Amino acid sequence: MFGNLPFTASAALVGHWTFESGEELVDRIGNFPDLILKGDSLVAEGKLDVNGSGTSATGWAVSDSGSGAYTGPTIKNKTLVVWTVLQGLNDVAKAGSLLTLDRVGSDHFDGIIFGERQNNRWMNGSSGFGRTADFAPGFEETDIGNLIQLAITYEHLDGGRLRVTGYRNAEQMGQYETGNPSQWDSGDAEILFGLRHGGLGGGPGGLDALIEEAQLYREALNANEILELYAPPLSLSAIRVDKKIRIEWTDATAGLEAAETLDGPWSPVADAVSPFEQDLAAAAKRYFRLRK
Ligand SMILES: [Ca+2]
Ligand SMILES: [Ca+2]
Repeated sequence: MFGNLPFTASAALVGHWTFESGEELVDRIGNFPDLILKGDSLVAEGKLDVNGSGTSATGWAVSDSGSGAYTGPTIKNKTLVVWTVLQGLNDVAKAGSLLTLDRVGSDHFDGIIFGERQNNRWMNGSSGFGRTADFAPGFEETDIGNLIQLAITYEHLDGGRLRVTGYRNAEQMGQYETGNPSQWDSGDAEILFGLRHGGLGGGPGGLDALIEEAQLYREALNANEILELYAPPLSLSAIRVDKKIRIEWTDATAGLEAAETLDGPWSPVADAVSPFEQDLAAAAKRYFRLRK
């Protein structure tokens, strides 16, 4: 459902899970081994359903470090992005993770953690809280059942500092600088959904959520790039084909409009669907735009 990566940062995408039919447990980039479903977790209708009770997970997923290793490049700067529907607040499950990057050989992680230090709020969880501070103002969830996007970016700075920025629905929740910048190397990185950290044998934290999609970048995306992931911009292309102009666009919910001058008046082009073609002879000069 979020298939279109709109910008050049897609080259920095090192892990991508959609949970869609045919790729339910697969990292589309091919860097991580397939996920293993643990406990009562399951994949249905393109979503990973994780469950928990209190601070324990009852259903979670982990990349299978028993069958393979992370084969991508070293991850220093990074961004974690998840689209999710919360199914329970802190009174159901807490201190678990939407997406955690951990080492295989040791407990060494960053993750998008829910309700561990502050009720119903998001934080960057990290080993020993070494890269953790509470986001200010942060965001307190009060509702369940809505599709939301969470993202945390990690940017290495001079002097051994790390800048951590959190976003919910592309709005900044907070930003801070901390010490203890870290990295995850080829052969020693794994992914967890539901658990705060751990491995094949389990770990702490629980979360009750449907995870629609998750992405891991080896760049600290900026606010505009996070916004483009949250609300992809409209794109339109126009090329000449023989004596026609062909206009193509990707968002089927957007409507094509035309005008004789840039100032309008603009009117919808009836029944126009992409790709749309028009004879060049039909208008000496005509302008087109997409609107939604
Ligand atoms: Ca659930
Ligand atoms: Ca999905």
